[in-house]
Formats: sequence, C-alpha cells, structure tokens
Amino acid sequence: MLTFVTPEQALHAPADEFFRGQRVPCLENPTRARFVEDALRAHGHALRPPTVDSAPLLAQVHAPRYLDFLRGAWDEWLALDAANAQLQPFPSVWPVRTLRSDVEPANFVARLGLYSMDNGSPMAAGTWSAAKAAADAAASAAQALLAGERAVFCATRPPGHHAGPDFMGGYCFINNAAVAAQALRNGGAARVALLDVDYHHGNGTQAIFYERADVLFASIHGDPRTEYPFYLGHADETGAGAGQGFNLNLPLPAGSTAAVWFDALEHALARIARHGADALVVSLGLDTFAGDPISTFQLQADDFTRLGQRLAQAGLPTAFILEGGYAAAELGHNAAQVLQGFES
Ligand code: OKP
Ligand code: ZN
Repeated sequence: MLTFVTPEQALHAPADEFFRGQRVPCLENPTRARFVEDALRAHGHALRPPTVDSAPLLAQVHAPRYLDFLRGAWDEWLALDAANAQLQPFPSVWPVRTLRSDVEPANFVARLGLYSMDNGSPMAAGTWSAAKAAADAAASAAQALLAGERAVFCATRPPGHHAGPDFMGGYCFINNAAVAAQALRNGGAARVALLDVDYHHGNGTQAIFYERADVLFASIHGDPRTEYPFYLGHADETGAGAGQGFNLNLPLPAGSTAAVWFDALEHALARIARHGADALVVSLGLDTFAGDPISTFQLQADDFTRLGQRLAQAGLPTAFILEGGYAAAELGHNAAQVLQGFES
C-alpha cells in the first residue's frame, strides 16, 4: 500500500508528560513511527514523503489564531528565557465556564491554556514541523485517492483526532484526519465518511464536522464516563444544525472484547454505507490492542487483519491515518496486519 512517512516526526520528541502528578517519559514518541516504518518496509510497502502542502487545508479546519500560536509557540517559549530550550511548556490555567476565550491574553502560558484542552500535549522544538508534515501526508493521501489510488496509509505522528478547531489535546496538534477529509471534499468527493477506531473518542474531529452533513463522523471508543477525553463521545451526540444525524458515537465499556468491538464496527459501517460516501478516512488508532499500556479493549494482532479485511469490503477509496497505539514494539506489526488484511 502506498504509505506516507515524514522524517520530521523525529523532531517532535518532548521528554516527559504528566501522569498522576508525576513526570513520566512521553508515551507518544518517535520510536512509535520507527516501529511502524520498519514493519511496513519489511512487508514491502512503498514508503514516500508527502507531496502536498497542507497550508490552505489547515485554514479550512483550524482557526487562524490557533495556527498562528502553534507555529510560533516554541520561539515564544524560548523568548521568555533562553534556558527554556531544556524545559517543556505546560499550560496551568484554562478559560473554563464563565471565563472569556474571545480575548487573547498576551501572556504565553495563558495563551497555551486557551489553546489546550489538557496538559497532556507536550511540545518540543520540532512540534510544528512534525505536525505540519503529518498534515501534508494526510493531504497527499487524499490527493492520491482522488487520482485513483485504492488505499493509502499515513504512518505519521503526532496524531490528530483530539485537536479541535482551535485547541490541542491528547498528544494532538493538527487534525490530520480532518485535513484528509477536507482535501477529499475540495477535490470533488461529494460525501466523505470518517471512521475513528482509536480507543479514545476523536473529540476534535467530531467538533470540526459537527454541523456538517457532507462529512459523516462515526467513532468506536471507550465510554467517556471512564475514558479520556471524558467530556465528549456520548451516544446522544448526533450532530447539530445541517449536521444533525451525521455524527455517530458508539461508546463501549472499558474492557470490551473483540466480539463486542466488531459488532460496533458493523453498526458504524452500516451507517457509512447509508451515507453514500465517495471516500473513507480511517483514524487508525491501534490502542484497542490488548497489550496497550493506557487502554483496556481486548483486540489481538489477528483482529487487526480482520479489521483491514472488513474495511476493504466497504469498497471505498480509503485513507488510513495513524492515531494512537502505545505498545510501541507491537505497533508496527499491528499496523502491517491492517494493511495486509485490506489487501488480501
Ligand atoms: C491520544 B490518542 C497519561 C495521559 C494520557 C490521554 C490519552 C491520549 C490518547 N499520562 N493522555 O487518542 O491515542
Ligand atoms: Zn487513543
């Protein structure tokens, strides 16, 4: 399968994140992409750099002031103190209910909070370069589908599905899946389906398309009552305005088995078939794997082959965008299983 990879991913390498009050090594790290690249190369897939500049697309799915902040954030952080090069910026204050988000504060950390949903999206010197390259890959994947390619995989990081119109969150900065869906729309696909199979609800993607009928969002994920992102992803979120009926959330209890998960997949694919989509974008999180360190679903490596096979049966031009998956050593194999199942 044609696969886009980005060397810039290695430049997004923050050291630590917070976990229960402690600093721990970042789970979302460059080794993840390396394991995937190595496995795909071993399986004979063609690894290519992106060919499309996603800049015009970014402006269609994200707010200009958020993109401006993200692009300049590391330089601003350094401008506060040259010693910050060895440190990591984290937000410490957020404009929750009753506070204003329309006025941008001048203070850097206050703006970091304004544009973050959590303190779980650590930044580093190369965050913008890596996130932009991943978005370029998503745009390139869409272009390849529009040119007649059957399926494309983006073996990219950082992931994107928690990033909303004007905020980062959950290791995500730019919503790559949204970029791919928008690029498909711009290129002539009248209807696009976006299927999110990451363990965590794709709150950012849902938010971006919530009032649109042209891009259907369907997601299978851990119930937000107990799982991140906690504040979105419930079954009663069905879309709004023109998008009413074009959002499908299938939350499953923590610990769900593969059998339960594949029943939900049938439900999602039935809705996608009814949408009459011209193309499918898959937010491919592999953290549904039983061995994932932060997730509780019970899928095994063979289940990823079955997922690939089932998605191929949907019969749509398909762009796979890598999202989560934190059992890094198994991530390459699990990704390769999806591609192998799809092409079998
Ligand atoms: C991103 B993706 C643990 C923080 C966990 C939330 C999970 C983000 C998952 N220290 N952060 O959907 O795989
Ligand atoms: Zn996830």
